[in-house]
Amino acid sequence: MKIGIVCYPTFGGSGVVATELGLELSKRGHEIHFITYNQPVRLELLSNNVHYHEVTVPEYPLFHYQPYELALSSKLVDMVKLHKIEILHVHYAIPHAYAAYMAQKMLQEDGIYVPIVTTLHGTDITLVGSHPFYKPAVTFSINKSDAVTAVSESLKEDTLRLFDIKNEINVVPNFIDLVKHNAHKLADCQRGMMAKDDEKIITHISNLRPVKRVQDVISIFYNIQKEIPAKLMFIGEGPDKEAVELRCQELGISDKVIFFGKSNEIDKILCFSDLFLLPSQTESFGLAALEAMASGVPVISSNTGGIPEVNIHGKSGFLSNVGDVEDMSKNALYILSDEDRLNIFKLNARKEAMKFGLQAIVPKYEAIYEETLAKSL
Ligand code: GMT
Repeated sequence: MKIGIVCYPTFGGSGVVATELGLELSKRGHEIHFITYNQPVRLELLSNNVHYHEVTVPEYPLFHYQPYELALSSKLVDMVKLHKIEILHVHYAIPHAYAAYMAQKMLQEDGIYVPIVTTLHGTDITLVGSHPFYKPAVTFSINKSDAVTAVSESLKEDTLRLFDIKNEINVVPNFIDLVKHNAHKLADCQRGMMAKDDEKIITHISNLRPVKRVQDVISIFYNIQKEIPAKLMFIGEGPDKEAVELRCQELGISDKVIFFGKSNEIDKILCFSDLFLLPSQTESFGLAALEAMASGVPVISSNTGGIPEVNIHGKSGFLSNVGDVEDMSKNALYILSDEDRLNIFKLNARKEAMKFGLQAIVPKYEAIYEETLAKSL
């Protein structure tokens, strides 16, 4: 199949999922065209069946806001015609599903029908999409998509609760490359570079936005390091970073916290981690938790959104109410304070992650493409 993938090219989970999906589909013989405003961060190698087409928005002084959706729609029309793209898979409803629908309508004028598969990722529904400013357009684009998927049962329920949806929503969970996330563990995991032998390594990865509750990460780590020697690896960039750095100074733990910034090599960092913290306010799935689990790292998380579908309480980690840092700290110490127990949780984390292996999940998308194409003929 010739598949056009529209996504955000940044470090956000939706862009990561879209990129990993495109790469895996290309290995399965499909021709993939990424269409977005920058080369996706996890898309390192282009090949004869992985292409990237940049959407550019020319600046014009009249525009207060540059019309990205318009440029994207036009680019989609051009690319579908030029490369004979058969199906468009758009990740994150805003504005991708809307722009794709406009492209579909324009192409119909030329007798071409390109079906659209829309994947809902989370904040496009829960935080941003349901805002009255966007809601009519988001509802419209979901209902006009030829197929709709959501990354968890929880996100499907949220979508049906928040919007007037006439379309069926298929749940296709996020997936993970289980081989990649074990490689460093087995081969060149350089734990000694990060911590002393007796120190436990705690990790957090996110875009440091308010929804991630990064101050809770610091509070939990503060409680952990009072009881056992520990280091915190903080990966990601975002608006709350400065406040986090300041709080570490105030608490006198700056020497125990390592800030990595954005990283494309999280599997290398996760290989030496003992525990992952994800105390988010809301999380449609929690891809970062799955990445940790695939590397054999247990997860202390909040019990919100789709996280309970990934992190299994008492097995791969523990879940607590949002904001309950005392419970999260207690659970973290329970796991970390006994080496045998820690090892059981590590094994269980990897075992739970195996339910989301890419070999099992990617064919679900292929089946949806085939069904959608067949219906549109
Ligand atoms: O908010 C983020 O962390 C990024 C966001 C995105 O738009 O990329 O992530 C969402 O999609 C991920 C991939 O499907 C999910 O794993 C995240 O849970 C989801 N984030 C939220 O729901 C807050």
